[in-house]
Amino acid sequence: MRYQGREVDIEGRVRLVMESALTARDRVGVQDFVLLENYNSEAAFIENLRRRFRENLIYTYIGSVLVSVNPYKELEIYSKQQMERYRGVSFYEISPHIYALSDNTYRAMRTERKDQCILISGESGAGKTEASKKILLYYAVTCPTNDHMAILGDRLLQSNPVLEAFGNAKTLRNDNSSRFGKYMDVQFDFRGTPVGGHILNYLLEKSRVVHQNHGERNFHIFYQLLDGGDDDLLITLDLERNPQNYRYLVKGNCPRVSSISDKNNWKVVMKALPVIGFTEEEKLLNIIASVLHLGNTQFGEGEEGDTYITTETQTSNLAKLLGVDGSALREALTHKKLTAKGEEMISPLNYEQAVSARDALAKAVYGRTFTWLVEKINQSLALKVSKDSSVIGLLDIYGFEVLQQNSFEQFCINYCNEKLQQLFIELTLRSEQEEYETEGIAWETVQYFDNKIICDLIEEKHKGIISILDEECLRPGETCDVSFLEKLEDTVGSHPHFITHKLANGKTRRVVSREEFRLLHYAGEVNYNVNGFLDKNNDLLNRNLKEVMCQSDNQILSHCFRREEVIDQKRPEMAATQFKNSLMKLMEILMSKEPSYVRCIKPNDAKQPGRFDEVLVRHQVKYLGLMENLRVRRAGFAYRRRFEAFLQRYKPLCPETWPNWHGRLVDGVSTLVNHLGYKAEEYKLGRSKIFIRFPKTLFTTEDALEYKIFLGVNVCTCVFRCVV
Ligand code: AOV
Ligand code: MG
Repeated sequence: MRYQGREVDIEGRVRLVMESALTARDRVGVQDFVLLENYNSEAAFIENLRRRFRENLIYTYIGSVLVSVNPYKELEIYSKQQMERYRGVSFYEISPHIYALSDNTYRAMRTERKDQCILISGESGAGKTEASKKILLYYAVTCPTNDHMAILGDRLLQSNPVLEAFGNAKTLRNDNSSRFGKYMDVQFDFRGTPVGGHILNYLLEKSRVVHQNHGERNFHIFYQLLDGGDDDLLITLDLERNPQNYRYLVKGNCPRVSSISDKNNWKVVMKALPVIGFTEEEKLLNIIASVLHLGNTQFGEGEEGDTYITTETQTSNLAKLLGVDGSALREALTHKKLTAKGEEMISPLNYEQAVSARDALAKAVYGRTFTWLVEKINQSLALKVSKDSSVIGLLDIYGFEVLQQNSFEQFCINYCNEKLQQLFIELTLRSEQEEYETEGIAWETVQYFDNKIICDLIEEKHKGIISILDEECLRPGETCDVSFLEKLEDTVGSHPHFITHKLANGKTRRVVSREEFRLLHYAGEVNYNVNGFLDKNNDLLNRNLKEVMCQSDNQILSHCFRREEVIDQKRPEMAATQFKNSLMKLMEILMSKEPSYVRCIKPNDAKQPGRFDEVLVRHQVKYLGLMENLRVRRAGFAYRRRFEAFLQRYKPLCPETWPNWHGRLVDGVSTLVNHLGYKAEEYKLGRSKIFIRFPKTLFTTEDALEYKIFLGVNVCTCVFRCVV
């Protein structure tokens, strides 16, 4: 008889089949970490990831969690044929894939009629946004649709390039880094057809509009316009093609990015805008151009400490683009309106104040236009009011970030990641425990690091860092970033996750400078420089600038700057508190849905294919809590499967269950495992699932199945438990 081209006798064949199964496992690792022999070993975990990465197998499960390693190259695994392979197929039957997770979530939504959400996490550049795009594409291509709904599918997909153009930028970590958080609901009707959608956006990193670190860029849209806009358009907007001519674009000294074609992306965005029902293109372009002109607005200092604009012609064009009165704009950029004892007074700004008023205006114009854009997309996706619909939510938020200099933005981003980690811990533990209870199997406690303590340090009322920051912003008198730091030291100085340069014995710590505080996050230690914290949290725009803007005849801007805001003297919530509250709401949304998880890992910092930096990966495995996740999942049992799925797969191995079992499912499984010689300590039968304690038991059964298939299922049974 021949096996893989070799002439062998029956014993030899048994050995070869088993050897080939074993070598394959050796080479490509296990596709579910719960099947690792040594599940407590971090080294074994990483080795398994490495083997699979080497074979371009970037996806691996931990039970129902999908771990994904960024390949940094295009893999041929996302075609329509691949989508078809995963459609309607049980989660574990074929190799792990983002499509398997998407399909499983979709089916769970349909069969259980429960809203779902997919939480994608991982550090900056780990592949979250790419994963979310693949999920969306999977639904757009595979879900049933009709002509009307095809338009919606298009809108869902086309909203991406637009939002990325305005909300993403090149950073040192990622050439296409999301600088805002995004939660998107896709709504399906009772037939499973996508019928609507809604996006929630979180805290855009507005400071990037006016400043970029070395090697980084401003938001993509500016470069796209300059590179892709035709000559006539640039003349109308009074723009030159070279980004180096714009002060808001030169700070990072990085006008071009080799992996990005601004020209092509411009075309993509311009094509996408009408698809998402956009008709105000001209007004939007005026706004983008006006931000660049604002950046080039320069000031001179008068003899009395007052300020005047030195770039007059530019300011006239700027006023035209903003649709506002030129002299009112000039005055508002150089003066401040104050109300004292009921009387209005105008006082000149000094040079620094004028520069920061200008920058505040640029940030406000850009930030509010971004929010308006999201509203516009939401109008075009329009959620349907229907009792019979369900949603799948997709969360793609900026990843945990540690830069050389970390500021207010990193503080918010990392806080957000803490919250997500907390949710992950709560939900995975809870669901695991619940499953054991439903199945009537005893739960074994697992030790894990609960990051609630860090979340509390940041967000607790009155005592948390955000509250202290707010108080410092509101406190009358001379407050500054340093006084905020002092207040932090007084209030949370003894917290185990908070450190400043001061040591308890009065000496100084070297690793933290006098302007910094360090937080010991679940994902690692981060030093935050307090410079700019108060200003960014205040996020104030002078009242007279608001007055000018709300009179704009550009309807986007008059929508963004409302008259009521000028009349209403009540102070709006500070930036960090607003962010905190929106995160609380997000957590509620997520808690009300059935979650699935994608945990993304970045294999190297060089953004290169084929490089697996073990130290970097180990760090992420640690802070993503993957080992703990695995331990929870393995608490007692390596593997579980519903009775019908288990029976369906392994029934050829037992003459009594093959070809069909007609009795109760639990009896069928019992007959099957008895026949296979499972010992009592190897497994447990729950109410609807079989739980198998050791991976080896499952491997033996899998190998037996493979051999059986090789022999042909009609061949009589043989001894299965002899090999491995
Ligand atoms: P992120 O969303 O996790 O970072 P991205 O999804 O933007 O990271 O991925 C970064 C880059 O890695 C992409 O631009 C691709 O070049 C590459 N990449 C990621 N996933 C894949 C994949 N499955 N196949 C091929 N290339 C991939 V951030 O937004 O910065 O947190 O805040
Ligand atoms: Mg992203």
